[in-house]
Amino acid sequence: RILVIATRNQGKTAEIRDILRDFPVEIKNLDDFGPIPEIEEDGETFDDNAYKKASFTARVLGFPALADDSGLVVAALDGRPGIHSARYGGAGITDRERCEKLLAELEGAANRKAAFECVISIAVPSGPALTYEGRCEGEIARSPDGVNGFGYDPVFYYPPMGKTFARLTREEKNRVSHRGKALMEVREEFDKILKW
Ligand code: ITT
Repeated sequence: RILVIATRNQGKTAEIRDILRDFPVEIKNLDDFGPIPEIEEDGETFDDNAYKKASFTARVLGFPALADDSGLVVAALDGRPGIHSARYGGAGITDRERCEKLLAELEGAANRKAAFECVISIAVPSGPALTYEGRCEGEIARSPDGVNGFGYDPVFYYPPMGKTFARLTREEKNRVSHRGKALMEVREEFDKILKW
């Protein structure tokens, strides 16, 4: 059985593969297929976008698809960048530059609270979808630290471990992250999902 992860983000793919690796499915992502139309992420919530990505991919490719829509919600920025996290600061800049932009916007801010949020949607070609959610609270660091992970990991400080996410191993991050928590629920229901 094939499960397509509806993403081209290698960081996400690696984390999802790790968590689902002992299940009897062959995991692919969009890079394993030829060109397919761009998915429009024009929803207003993580839920909307996760569902759009999963259902579109399942329909176009004809396999069950799992999509992750996630982002960083920063209290002092009224929840930004939120659903726009992937393109915060413009489409053409690097993850490192995005982190720098965030630090600049938060310069002098006393409230550094932030949370990563993740919604996972799993859809089959005939239509219906299941939804799972995860959240992880932390703080925006004063400067980037660490090289692991992707995206905002170098500036996301996780107090229970006293480190940024970019200083955790993939296994450590998966145990506590927004994505890890959502996928733990997926794991619990995987038998049901496989029978779909
Ligand atoms: P796909 O839509 O193709 O899956 P994407 O990167 O565009 O890839 P999203 O629209 O869900 O995905 O945007 C999520 C962004 O939020 C991601 O690009 C990162 O900048 C950030 N993000 C999400 N989870 C993260 C994590 O675990 N660590 C660091 N940054 C994360």
